[in-house]
Amino acid sequence: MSLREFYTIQNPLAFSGTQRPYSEAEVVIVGVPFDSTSSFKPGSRFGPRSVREASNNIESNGILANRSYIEQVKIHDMGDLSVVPGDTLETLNRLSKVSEEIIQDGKLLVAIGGEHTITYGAVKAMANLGMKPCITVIDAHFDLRKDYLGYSYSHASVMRRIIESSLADRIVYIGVRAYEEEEILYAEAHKDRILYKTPIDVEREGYKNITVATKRFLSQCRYIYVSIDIDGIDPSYAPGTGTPEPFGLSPLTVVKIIGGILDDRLVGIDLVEVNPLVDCNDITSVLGAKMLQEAILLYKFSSRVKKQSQR
Ligand SMILES: [Mn+2]
Repeated sequence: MSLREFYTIQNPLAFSGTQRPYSEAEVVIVGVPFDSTSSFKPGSRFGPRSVREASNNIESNGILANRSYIEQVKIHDMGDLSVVPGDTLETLNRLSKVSEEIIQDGKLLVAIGGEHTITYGAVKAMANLGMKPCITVIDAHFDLRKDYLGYSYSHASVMRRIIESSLADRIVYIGVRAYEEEEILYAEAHKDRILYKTPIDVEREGYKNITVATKRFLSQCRYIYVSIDIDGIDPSYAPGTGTPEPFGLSPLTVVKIIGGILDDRLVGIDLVEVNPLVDCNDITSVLGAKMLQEAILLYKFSSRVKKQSQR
């Protein structure tokens, strides 16, 4: 290595600064800067950039996966999806194609949004590959509306589309607390496929029991996808988001639950709805970056998680 290479950072915005070639990588990051259906404050299109920057300016050690470090994981940050502002279906189609290749190559897919609609594209890739997943969602919202103001592929209806298109078998929501009656009725009518826990449930039952209930509900699933909507966490910890809702989860509770449910069935993770335009001192981006790092470290080092190649 020449001094020219040694004294320069080739890609200062690569996630966690640990860029490895795609062929070697066990984890692949893709940014999805799309926020065209945001119903309140737009700006999550700037999430990928902001989360990456934050990831480069925090310590790289794990919290639950303690004494492990993100640079021990072979990560390739492939940059951002070429999204089409205003064209949700084409954007989702592109994400689905890109995700298919990543998953097919046996790598953990990590998508950074962008709005929650992007989950549809990643999950569709799994369904297309015959790997229909079950999804654990951290979210303040169900996103189970039939449509939002007449539009079907809104971030407020993404989980309804996923279920109705039969892209996922089961969904567990943790942190839901903001809904329309229509959504609760839908969730209740589909109890065989939807389990939900509000922050009150989490407080009452404790994170360990929530973890046990989640694992039990997903015990028959072959593949798992985890979607972290940052607004599942209380806005006092995560103000930088487009549709904040009070009375949310604490970051530590979320990390402990994620740590409890991850196992060798994990195929993909996303982090969505981080909006740096309405953030405060980047605390939401920092939290999002740290949660992704923690999930990646748990995936790599947890004894319950075998290597992808053994799947
Ligand atoms: Mn949400």
